[in-house]
This record gives sequence, C-alpha cells and structure tokens, in this order.
Amino acid sequence: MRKVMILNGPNLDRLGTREPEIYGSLTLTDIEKLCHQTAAELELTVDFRQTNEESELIKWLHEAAETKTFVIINPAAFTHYSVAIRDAAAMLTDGLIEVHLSNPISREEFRHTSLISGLATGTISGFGANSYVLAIQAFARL
Ligand code: CA2
Repeated sequence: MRKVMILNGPNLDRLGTREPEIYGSLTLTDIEKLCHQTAAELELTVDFRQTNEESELIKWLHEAAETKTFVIINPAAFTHYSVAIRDAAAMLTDGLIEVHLSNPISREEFRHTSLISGLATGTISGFGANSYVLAIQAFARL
C-alpha cells in the first residue's frame, strides 16, 4: 500500500475550541479519522502527525525525504514565514501537497504569502476538513 505522511503545524491541536466560522468545528482527531477513512477507501495508508515545534516538523520532513514518502502538509502559521520549513520541504523528492482549512488569500494580508506553495505539486485551501480529503484524493490520482 502506498503511504502518505500528513503533517500539521502549530496550534492545529487546538482545533474545535474556537473560531469555528473560520476553521470548522471538527477537532484534529476528527480530521485524522477522516483521513484514515479516506485513505483506506483508496487503498492508501496515512501517517498523521501534529507538532507545535518547528524543529520537530523539520525532522519529519527530513524523514520523509530520506524514506521517499509523499507529504501532505498544513504548516499552519509556519506557512507564512518559516524559511527553515521551506528549506526542509525543498529536500522532498516524492512530492508535496499543501493544505489549509481556511483560504488564507481571503484573509489578512500577512496570510497571503506562502513560502511552501512554490514547492508544492498543488495547494488545496478553504474547504475545511475536506481540504485534507481532497488532498488525499489528489495524491491517489498522481
Ligand atoms: O487555514 C489553515 O489551515 C491555516 O493553516 C491555519 C493556521 C493559520 O495560521 C494559517 O494562516 C491558515 C492556524 C492554525 C490554528 O488555528 C486554530 C484556530 C482556532 C482554534 C484552534 C486553532
């Protein structure tokens, strides 16, 4: 079975606690379940992780590069300013899809820049938890 790593950045572990009008009401655990369910239907396996630490996310990207694993990533706030996450993502050989729950382009100007988009096969934003489902489906069809 083909495997995909789904990596989540800072504060996404707090989903479901506030701002449901922007991020939806599901928790990250709910989203993880949805991802496993979607992947199983497509005969894929998912390794789903979240961290609040930049260095941990960088280590996971190194791991994905070394093991030639495809990555779906929601870098959260790191999207907009972390050159270190971008440099680590640039080491991936198997490909990358960027996902966001909200549509950052329709929000504050500081969210309009993504350091990751230019490296990604594609970006899926604005569909809430379905952004993850759509990303898994896109990966399955690559
Ligand atoms: O829309 C997305 O998925 C974001 O990556 C989410 C980030 C934000 O900084 C990006 O601009 C867009 C924020 C993730 C954490 O947000 C929470 C909001 C409410 C409650 C808990 C977490």
